[in-house]
Amino acid sequence: MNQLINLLALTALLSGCGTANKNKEDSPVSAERPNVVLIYADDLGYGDLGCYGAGHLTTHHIDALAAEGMRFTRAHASSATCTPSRYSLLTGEYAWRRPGRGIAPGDAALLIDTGITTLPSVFQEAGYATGVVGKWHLGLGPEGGPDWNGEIRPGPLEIGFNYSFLIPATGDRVPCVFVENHRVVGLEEGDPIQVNYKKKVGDWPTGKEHPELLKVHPSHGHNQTIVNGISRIGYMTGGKAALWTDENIADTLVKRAKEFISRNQDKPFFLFFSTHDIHVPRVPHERFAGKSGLGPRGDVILQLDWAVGELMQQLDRLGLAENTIVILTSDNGPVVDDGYQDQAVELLSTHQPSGWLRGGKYSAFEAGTRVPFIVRWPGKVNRGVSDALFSQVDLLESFAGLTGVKTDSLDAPDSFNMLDALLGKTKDGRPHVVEQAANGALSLVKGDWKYIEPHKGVKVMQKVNIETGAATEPQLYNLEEDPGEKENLAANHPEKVKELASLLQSVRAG
Ligand code: NG6
Ligand code: CA
Repeated sequence: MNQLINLLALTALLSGCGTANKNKEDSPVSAERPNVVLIYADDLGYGDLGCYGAGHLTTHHIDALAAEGMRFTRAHASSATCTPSRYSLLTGEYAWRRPGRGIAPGDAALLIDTGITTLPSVFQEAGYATGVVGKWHLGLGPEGGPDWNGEIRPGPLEIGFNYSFLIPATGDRVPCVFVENHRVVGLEEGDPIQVNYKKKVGDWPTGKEHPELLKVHPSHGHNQTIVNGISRIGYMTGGKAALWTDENIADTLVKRAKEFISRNQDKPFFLFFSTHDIHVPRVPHERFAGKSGLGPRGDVILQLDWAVGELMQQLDRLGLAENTIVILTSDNGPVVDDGYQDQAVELLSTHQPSGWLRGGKYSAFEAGTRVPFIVRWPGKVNRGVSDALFSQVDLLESFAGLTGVKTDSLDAPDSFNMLDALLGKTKDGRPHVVEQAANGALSLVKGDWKYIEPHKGVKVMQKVNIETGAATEPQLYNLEEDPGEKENLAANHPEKVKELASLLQSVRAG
C-alpha cells in the first residue's frame, strides 16, 4: 500500500517534467554499447580546473577532455559530502531518503541493499563488464561491519560490479589497506587486522600520544592511529604487509584501472574510476610534489590530471577512445583545510577552489554540490558548454536509456533519463534538483531560482572555514543574476518561496 501511495505521488510529481523522462516505457531503445569510464574525483571544486577558470593550475589532460567534449556549468553531486553523493550516484535515489547515509566510518556495513537496481547492475544487464577502482566509502560487509581477515562481502560485487579494487573508506580513515574483490590485498597469515572506531586496539602509536612521529600533522581530528607517519581517523593494528604507501596510491589505482580496461577491451565495459585525489591526506608522489606552487592540494590536482591522461592514453593505445564515453566529475565541493596542516591555506594564493560560487564542501550554498562535469564521446557528444541542470543521480536512468535496459518503475526513484542533456543534444535540463548539505538541510533549484530551507545551526564551520548556508529564515537566490548567492530575495518574492518550498516538500514526500 505504501508503495502504491509512493508510486501515485511519484507519478503526480513527475507529470509535467518537461524533457525529464521517468516513464520507463518511453525510454529510447537505442541499444548502443559504448564503453563508459566514469572518473569520480574527490572534493574537486568548481574552480579547481583550468577549463573552469583556474588560472594558477595547468590541468592539460582534463582541459583536453573539456575541449573535445561538453563541459557542464550546472551539474550537481547530490550531496555536499562523499557517502551520500556516492549512494545517490549508484542507486538513483537521493541519499537523504534513507537514514544512516551520512559520512560513513571506515568499518560501516554495506550501505546499498543488494538486489536493487544500481548503476553497475544496469550495465551488467546490458552485457557490460563492470569494475570499480578507487575510493568506496559506502561500507562493506554485513551488519556489524566487515571481517577484514576473511571474505569481505557483501560489497561492490554483490551490487553489480564484476571487479573491485578499493580504498575501503577514505585515505584518512583506517584500515589503510586495499581490498580487491572479497579480500584485503597482501594480508599475511599471522598478522590479522583489527579496526575499531571507538577505542584503541593494539599498540600502534596514535598522533595524539606521539606527535613527534608524524610527517603530516593534523589541524583538527585525525589524531588516532599513525600509519606511514600520518595519523588517521580510527584505530587499527595488524596487516603490516598490506598497508598502502600514500605516495603510491594514485599509481596503484591507475595501474589497476588500466589493467581492467585492457582485460575487457573486447567487450563493452563500465569503469567507475573513483580517485583518492584530491581528498586529505594530500600526499602526492614525488613526481608531483612541489610542482603546482600551491602546496600539496595543488600538487594532487596535477596528480589527478596525470591519472586522467594515463587512462586516455590507455584507451587510445587500445583503439577504444572513439567508442568510449568518458565522464569526469566530483563527489562534492572543495575544502582547503580538511584536517591536516598541509599548507593548503597558506599557499592558496589567489586560487579559488569554488570559482565564483559561495560555500564549499559541506555547504548548502552552490559550491557544496555544483561540481565540474565533463562528457567526452568523439563524434557523438558535441563540443561546447552546457548550462543544462543535471544531477549525478540521473546517470542510472540515462545509461539505462542509452543501453536499452528497462528498469522497474520503483527502481532509482530520483533518477531521470536525461540522456539528451548528457550527450549535449539539448540544453534542457532536469526540472529541478535537490541539494543536501552536510548538516542535513535541503535546497531546491528550479530554473534560475534556488531555495534553501530554514535550518538551525552554525553559519560557519570554523575549522574548515566554510559557510554552511544555515539560516533560520528561508533563503531565495536568483542564480542567474546572483550566482554567488549574495542577496537573499525571500522577502521580495514570497510567492516564489512558497512555490519552491512546497515543491521541495512534495519531492521529499515522494
Ligand atoms: C570529516 C573529516 C574530513 C573528511 C570528511 C569526509 C574530521 C575532523 N574531518 O569528518 O577530514 O574525512 O569527514 O570527507 O575528521 S568525504 O569527502 O569523504 O565526505
Ligand atoms: Ca568527497
